[in-house]
Amino acid sequence: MNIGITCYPTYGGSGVVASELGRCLAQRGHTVHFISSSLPNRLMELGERIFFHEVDAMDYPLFEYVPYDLALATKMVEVAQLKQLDLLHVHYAIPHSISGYLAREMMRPRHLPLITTLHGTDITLVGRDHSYLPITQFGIRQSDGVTAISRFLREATLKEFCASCDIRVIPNFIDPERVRRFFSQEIHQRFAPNGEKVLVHLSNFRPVKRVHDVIRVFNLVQKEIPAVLIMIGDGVERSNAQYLVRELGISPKVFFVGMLGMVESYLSICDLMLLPSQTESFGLAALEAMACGVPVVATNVGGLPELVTPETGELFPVGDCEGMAKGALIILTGGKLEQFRAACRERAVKNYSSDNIIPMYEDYYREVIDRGAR
Ligand code: GMT
Repeated sequence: MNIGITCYPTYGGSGVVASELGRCLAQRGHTVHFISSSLPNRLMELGERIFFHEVDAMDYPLFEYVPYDLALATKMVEVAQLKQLDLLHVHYAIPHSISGYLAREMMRPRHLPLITTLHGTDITLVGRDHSYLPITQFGIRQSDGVTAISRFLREATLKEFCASCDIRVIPNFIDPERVRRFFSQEIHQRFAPNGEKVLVHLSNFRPVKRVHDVIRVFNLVQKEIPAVLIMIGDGVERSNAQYLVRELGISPKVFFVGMLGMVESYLSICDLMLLPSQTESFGLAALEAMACGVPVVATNVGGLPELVTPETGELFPVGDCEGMAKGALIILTGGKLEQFRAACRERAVKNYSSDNIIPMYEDYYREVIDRGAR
């Protein structure tokens, strides 16, 4: 198949999933055309059968905001015609499903099937805002196929956006060959020279991730056992988090390493992931940690209960920092860390391997293409 993929190229789960999907599809013989404002972060290199088409959105003094959505729709049509795309697969409803819809309409009478994958905040946060709700609803209804990354997200979408919509659940995934534990003594030594337990948080540091809670939980943990915390990622909450770290006097134990292209080498030296999100439709960061044999302490929200089981970690109410700290200490010092590690890897590979999930996308693509125009 010739597949067009659009996603946010910045640091965020939807861009990671879209990039990995494109990479895996190309490995399986499909040709993938990324259409985006810049090369997605995690794509790094293009490789065989993967192409990138940059959206140029011209600015003009009259515009208060550059109409990127329109430039994107235009580029989608250009690529679809030039490369004979079989379908467009857009990630994150806002505004990509609308640009995809415009592209499809511009292509008529040829039908260019449009699939939208919902990732989370496009439904649970941004899409619910009255300024975007009707257009998000429209984008979902107009798509030829819609997928959601967890059962939770499917239910939330049916409840609040479109009760009669047909939404397929296709969960986040990892390539088990690439996302696996390869312990580097050198990296471990850099952060935990005295054998401290290594806790980790990985996110885009947006308010929804409750980065403050990560610091508070870690502060309680480090009072009980020798421990360090690695903070991977970047975003608006980073400076507030760094301020709190200084206030608590734990700066020497907390490392902000910024955005990383390859997270596996860091996750592989860690003992526990903290993910105290306000809402989390799936929790790709937790899955990546699990694939590297790292158990998870998180909040019992959204799709996290579908991913994190009692064998692979523990879930707590949002804001329950004491509970999360206690849970973390039990996992780290209860003598079962190796058991947790093995269960994490096993669950990640058995349930969320790209070998199982990519065919679900392929089947869905064929189904939507065969269905034709509605
Ligand atoms: O808002 C974000 O956290 C970013 C967002 C994205 O679309 O980049 O992440 C969402 O998509 C990920 C990949 O499908 C999911 O694993 C995350 O759980 C989800 N984030 C939230 O629901 C908060």
